[in-house]
Amino acid sequence: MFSKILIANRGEIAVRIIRACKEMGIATVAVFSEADRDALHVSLADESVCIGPAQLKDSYLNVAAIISAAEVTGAGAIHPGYGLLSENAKFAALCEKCNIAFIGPPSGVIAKMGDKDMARQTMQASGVPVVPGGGMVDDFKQAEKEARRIGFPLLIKARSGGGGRGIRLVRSMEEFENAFHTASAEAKIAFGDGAVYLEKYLYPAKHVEMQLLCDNQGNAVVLGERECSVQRKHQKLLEESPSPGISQETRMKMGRFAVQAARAVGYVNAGTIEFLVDDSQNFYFMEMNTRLQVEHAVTEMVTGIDLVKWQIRIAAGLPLNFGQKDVSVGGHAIECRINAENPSLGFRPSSGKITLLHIPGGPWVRFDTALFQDYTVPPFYDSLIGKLIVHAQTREEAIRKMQAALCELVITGVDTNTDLQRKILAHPLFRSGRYHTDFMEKLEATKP
Ligand code: MV4
Repeated sequence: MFSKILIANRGEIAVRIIRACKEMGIATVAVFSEADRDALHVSLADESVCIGPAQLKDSYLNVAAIISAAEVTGAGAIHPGYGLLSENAKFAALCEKCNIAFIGPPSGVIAKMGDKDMARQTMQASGVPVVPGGGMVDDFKQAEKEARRIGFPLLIKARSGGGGRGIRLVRSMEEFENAFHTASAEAKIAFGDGAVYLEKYLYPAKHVEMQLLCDNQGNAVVLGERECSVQRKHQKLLEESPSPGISQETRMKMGRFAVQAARAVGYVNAGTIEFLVDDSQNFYFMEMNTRLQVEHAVTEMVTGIDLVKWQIRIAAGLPLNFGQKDVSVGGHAIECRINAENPSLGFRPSSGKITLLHIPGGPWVRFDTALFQDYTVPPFYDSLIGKLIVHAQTREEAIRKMQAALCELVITGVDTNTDLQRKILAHPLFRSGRYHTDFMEKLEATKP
């Protein structure tokens, strides 16, 4: 087992990882930007290293500074958290080269799944159903032909995109030429790769993802699914497990395909396979996320399995000490993402000093955050400031518990989306569990 781990992240996820290390008796190194000197992850870690100015590219994405921080402090492993460098195959490869364990899959697997078109092809070849669509389209003539074959509406997706970045919906051939060129140009700017592919737009459908844990001895388990259809501009807002929209049969089938997919690519560590599920319970592979996800806590609550601790054990070469038959998904968990933003001002990010903080409590209520009284939320980073997670025996009970917890939560000094979360929970379509990926558009159209 590692004796010291460097956490290459900030905010609530850095705190979450430090807690797991502490419980495992592993020393921790925090890295921080000049804007994060007073951040909670810095105070909680055993050691800390300033890695540069506030801007992400100068600090949390500064590969050289992070690797040298690990070398100077003698950290044997780096946990990248989510976002930032977590799916950067070059960074993972550099860790491997420097003899620092990257807590995540091998760099080759990250690269393979990071190419969303290659991921599709790999899955298709191993028998996993994929969204109807086509391969890479290099020029407009070829793209037009593909578009005619697939039909409208369709989505143009960036090869190097993922998580909804670089996606464009096209409803007709009239819109297509313009959309194709702008999508490609935007992808070139955003990812340094203008390559795009086409997919049939599946609607109505639900976004359901399967959580996997795979060790380096060929053992793989699936830890149930998460329903993630409540998204705004491809940013998830609320997640729940189990999904209220899939049958037990579908769940089992998707789980088996997820394990099959992971084995096909030689996957190791925690990973997630995203599927679209239609109203006839047909499901299709969308993409694989080769990292810990923001919403991992939902799975932890229904399975009782600590995903971060298992990520660390797997990276240290330990085998899973339980099998699929030992995994049971119990009760229902919901997560509400608390963002520092103002929904009535076009979701404008909000920063400033936290003047009052009251965190809800009670049984099976969890709040993952890096906030504390008098902390100043800096303006440079992601707007996620907390994750409120509840667990109960039934979905109805979990919804009521979440409503009570949201009522109790007090954060003053920055604007937050807590009222929006309460609107989601109160909406009849959400309550029915029969919502699709367009839920937020429908909610925003229902003016009170
Ligand atoms: C889709 C889709 C429908 N058809 N692809 C969004 C995140 C990224 N992982 C893929 N996403 C989607 N891909 C096909 N072929 C629907 C989504 C999607 C979505 C789309 C519009 C508005 C909200 C959404 C929420 C979840 C998934």
